[in-house]
Amino acid sequence: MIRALIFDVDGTLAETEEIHREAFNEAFVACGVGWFWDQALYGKLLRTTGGRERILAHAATIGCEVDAAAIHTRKTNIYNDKIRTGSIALRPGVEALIEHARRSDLALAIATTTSRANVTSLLQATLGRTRLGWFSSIRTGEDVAAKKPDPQVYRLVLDDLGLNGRDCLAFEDSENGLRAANAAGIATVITPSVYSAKDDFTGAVSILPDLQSPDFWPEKGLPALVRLS
Ligand code: XBP
Ligand code: MG
Repeated sequence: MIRALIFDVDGTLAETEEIHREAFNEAFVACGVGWFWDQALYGKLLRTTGGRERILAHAATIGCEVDAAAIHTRKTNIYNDKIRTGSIALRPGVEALIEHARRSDLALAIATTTSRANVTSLLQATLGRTRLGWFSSIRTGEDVAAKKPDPQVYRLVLDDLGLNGRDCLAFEDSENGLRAANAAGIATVITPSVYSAKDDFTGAVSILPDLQSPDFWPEKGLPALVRLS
């Protein structure tokens, strides 16, 4: 019996990676780093989860030393400004599923690699402050020593909820996210995002274009998935 829905953030709740990429590039300019990450390069760099780790991985690849923490702090500020002042939307079906979960007494939680500030501003900009309070557990990359595909962030959420993995359903867009959720024993629905379409989703209970898919729509699909898992 599923008692909680756990959502990844970037790529799953919203298509945010292009905003992250723009924020990285603006931070590189602001910090005097002569880098530019185009979409093709960023697609490869996303294999490394966590923005600071991504900067360090790129620096190691090109043999260059940078203050990754300072650049990442700048990038987080730029990203948050963009989310607060822009017009970011949730992916199709996400808001309706969250409303459905609330009506059905399913707990709601977040398990993400990004930072708490980024999650808060995204949820406030899309769902609003009141519905932000519907999430009983929000765990981020700042809470863990090892980011996805390590399952730590999911295990923290399970501890917060007082539930086992088999009581929950996770929603992810990427292979790294799927590996993390599965390693914590959580059945996972995949909605691939613009950057993760070619990932390996072996082990997912379902792969759907979005949560508005007829196969998933709560009245029909959620009970079927709950029985499945
Ligand atoms: C996706 C990520 C993040 C973002 C950038 O996280 O890997 O690193 O690309 O965010 P999610 P930060 O688990 O939500 O899909 O720069 O804050 O790390
Ligand atoms: Mg993601």
